[in-house]
Amino acid sequence: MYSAVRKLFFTDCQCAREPSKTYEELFAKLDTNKDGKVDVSELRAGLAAMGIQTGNAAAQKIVSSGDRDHDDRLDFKEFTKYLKDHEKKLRLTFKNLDKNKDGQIDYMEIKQSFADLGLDISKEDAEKILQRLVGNLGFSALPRDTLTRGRGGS
Ligand SMILES: [Ca+2]
Ligand SMILES: [Ca+2]
Repeated sequence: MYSAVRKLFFTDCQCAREPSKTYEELFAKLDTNKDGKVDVSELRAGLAAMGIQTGNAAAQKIVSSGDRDHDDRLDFKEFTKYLKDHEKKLRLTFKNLDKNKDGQIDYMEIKQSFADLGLDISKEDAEKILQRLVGNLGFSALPRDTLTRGRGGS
C-alpha cells in the first residue's frame, strides 16, 4: 500500500530499479479495465486504494494536465510524461519542506505538500510517509544538511 505511494511519489534511483518499470506497474494497476488508458475514475480509485483521497476536480486536473491528445484519458506515454514532470516538482517540494529550517519535517508539511498537488491524504498516511522518509536518510530528496542541522553544532 504505502510502497505504492512511495513508488508513485518518491521514485528515486536509490532503488536500483528502472523507473519505467515502476511506471508500467503503476499504470497497469490504475488501468483497471485494461483499455490502455487511465481515466479520471480509474485514477481516483487507484489513488484511493493507496490511501490518497482525491476529489473529482483534483483527479480531473491531473488527467487534464497530462492529457496531450485531448481524449480525457492518459495513455502510458502521457502518464509517464506526467509522472516525470511531477516528480521534479515533488523533489523541489520536499527539498523545501523544512520551511522553518529547524532540521525537522513534520507530517503536516507532508500533508501540505500533497494538498498543494490537489491530493488529500490523512494524518495517518502523512505520518507513515514521513516515517519512511526519515527512516531512510539516504533518500536524496531529503537534504542531509537540513536533516542534521542543529544537531552537529557545539
Ligand atoms: Ca482504463
Ligand atoms: Ca490522452
